[in-house]
Amino acid sequence: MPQELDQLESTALLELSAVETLPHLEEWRVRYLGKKSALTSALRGLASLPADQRKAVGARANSVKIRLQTDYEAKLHALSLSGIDESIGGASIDVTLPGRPVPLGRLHPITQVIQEICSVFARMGFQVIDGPEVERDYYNFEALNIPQDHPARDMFATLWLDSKEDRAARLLRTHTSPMQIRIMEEHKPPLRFVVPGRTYRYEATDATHDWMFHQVEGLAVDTDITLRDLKETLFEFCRSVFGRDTGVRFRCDYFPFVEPGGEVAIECFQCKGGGCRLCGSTGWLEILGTGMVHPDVLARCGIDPSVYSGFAFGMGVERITILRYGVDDIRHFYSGDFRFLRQF
Ligand code: 2NL
Repeated sequence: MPQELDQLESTALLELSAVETLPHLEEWRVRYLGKKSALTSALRGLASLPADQRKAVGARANSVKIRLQTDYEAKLHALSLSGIDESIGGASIDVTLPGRPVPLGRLHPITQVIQEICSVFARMGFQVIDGPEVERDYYNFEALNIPQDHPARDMFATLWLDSKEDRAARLLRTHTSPMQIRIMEEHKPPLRFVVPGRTYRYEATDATHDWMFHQVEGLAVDTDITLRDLKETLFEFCRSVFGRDTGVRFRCDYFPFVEPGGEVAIECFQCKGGGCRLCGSTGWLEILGTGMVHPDVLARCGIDPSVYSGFAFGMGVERITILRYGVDDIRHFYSGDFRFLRQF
């Protein structure tokens, strides 16, 4: 019996030294240390041995078991470690590998331009505030001197949320002016505010029109505000954004909510006034609409037009971005095409 145990031990250890994988090692464990192994049945059979043999055989069987178990554990440890080495691709980590680039996010071009416009006005003392995109007929039209059936409503093709016959009808604001009305209702002069935000028009889209676009609208109301303040403020804005030596121009224009109304243009930075495709051969690029706030608009908001006056302006952010960067189609801005967006 002890010779059989010696034989068992040497066979088992020989086989163990040949084991190279974890599954093989498990097979080996079942065979030599498992419940049905020769060793386990030898230990179980001790009771039936004659008393004089029992002690010696028992001691030998135990020492074999301990030896096999110890060597098994050492092998298990060694194979597990080499498995990890293999899975990380070799014996060591290559510290010369370049790091993986972490892609950096960025602001949408329209957001960048809105921030730049607002910061120029903030430097001149304007507060920046936003307002609701769903508006009432009153704030979008009535309060701005555009009553129902007024032909000026045709200037603003509207996305209605309720029947437009209803005087309390809701709509998607066609400009950011309604927020200026809310400001004048709630605050008394002196007022200096700019309102950036989304605006909506019920229009077919093409390279220069989209049904959603952004405006930045401004308003200054105080005693003694004159057309001179309007011109100098907006000329300074144009020179801040487009360069100190940019030529600027004011011309009269019509908007129902201002009197007089006007338009500010800059000298075309592509052809310097000579005439090109960008400026439609005029040499000038229109940047914004403006005017002195109509006295009726002030009065409707509870501001006495015999004491106070004000100027207001509005500009299309997509238009300015298109001009500045030479973008060929307004629809690029909201196409979600990263090849376009990553250029900004
Ligand atoms: C344009 C023209 C303009 C205003 C917006 C305004 C607001 C109030 C009262 C008077 Cl509450 N005016 N805003 C005035 C003139 C022109 O925008 O073409 N924007 C893209």
